[in-house]
Amino acid sequence: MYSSPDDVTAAPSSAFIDLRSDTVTKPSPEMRRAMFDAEVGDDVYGEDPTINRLEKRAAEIFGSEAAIFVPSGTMGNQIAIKLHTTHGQEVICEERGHVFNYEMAMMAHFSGCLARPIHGEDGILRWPQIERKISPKTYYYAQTGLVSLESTHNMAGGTVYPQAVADEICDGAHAAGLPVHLDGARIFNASVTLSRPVAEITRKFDSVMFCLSKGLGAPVGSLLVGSKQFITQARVYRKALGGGMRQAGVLAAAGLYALEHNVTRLPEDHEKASYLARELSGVRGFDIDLETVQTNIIIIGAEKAGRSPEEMLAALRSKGVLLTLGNYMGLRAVTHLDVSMEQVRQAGRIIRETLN
Ligand code: TLP
Repeated sequence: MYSSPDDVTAAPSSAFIDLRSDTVTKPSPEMRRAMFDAEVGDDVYGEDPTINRLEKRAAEIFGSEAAIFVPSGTMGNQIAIKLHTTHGQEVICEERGHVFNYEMAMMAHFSGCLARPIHGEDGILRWPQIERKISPKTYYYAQTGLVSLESTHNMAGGTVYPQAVADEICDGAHAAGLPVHLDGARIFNASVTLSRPVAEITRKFDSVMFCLSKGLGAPVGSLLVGSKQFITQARVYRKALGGGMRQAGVLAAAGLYALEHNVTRLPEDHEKASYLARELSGVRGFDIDLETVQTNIIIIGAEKAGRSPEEMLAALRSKGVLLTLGNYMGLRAVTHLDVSMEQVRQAGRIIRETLN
């Protein structure tokens, strides 16, 4: 039996300043303590009290009827797409969207749907663009089944849907008989930028997926939030995809801890990203739209940098700084709770010196 938090081993600090993603964070000693203390049961029987608590808490926070804990954001999004569509339909999304580019073509593989990607300025779609892409009700057109939005928009630089824009899309889609799903992997970051609670900014969406394992610092897990009926059906597909977990209360405890302790600190990550973006604008050949740096993600256009992104990543790695690939010919830097402002300053200096 553990008796003191000192017994809980923190992961060794990395030799790198790791700005590849906010997914790289490691659970803090306090989070590990909560995991250690978690009450567990078999969740496939619905008997894990900590999972049940997390699902209830998520539904409360989102002002929604129900929620389901899933192992990953990808699974949450793909279950939502499956439930909102039927085979042979189209899903309208932004062309840099995660559901389209980074989920292994699962909307085709699993749901039998074709993406109808649209370019949005800064990753943000507007209702008139979407309206134009809804298939006419003619028998030889694949019918539109769903609109899927992403906020914050990862590959557009962590941009946030303005409330009025999201509301107009939801109202328009609903009037056209279409559901709207939100890939809200980083919806708490969006909520900080909009200074509004997540329940308010997501109230018109039919389903929302959010991640515990990004800026909130938990090791695993996402939640899919929606109506009671929708979530009941989601349980079937979670099991079918191999996402039925057993004594996963140890993971849910980390999630509950993250929701309680790691939301209010997100503005710090935004400040770090804003500082770093300004620093990196001074790097030769870097193209950063400071307007898009609204949260914790910086997308760097590097077409004119004179070296390939891979070469630049390798050069930075050799100096102890990790970034990752952004869009085509670009890089991405993401701030999070495991990099301090001092490390961000240091990374800024190293990146400038190495690449200038
Ligand atoms: N994003 C990861 C990579 O997959 C790109 C990252 O490092 O940012 N929606 C959005 C908007 C995401 O950014 C991600 C992960 C997901 C969904 C999927 O979540 P996981 O990785 O839990 O399946």
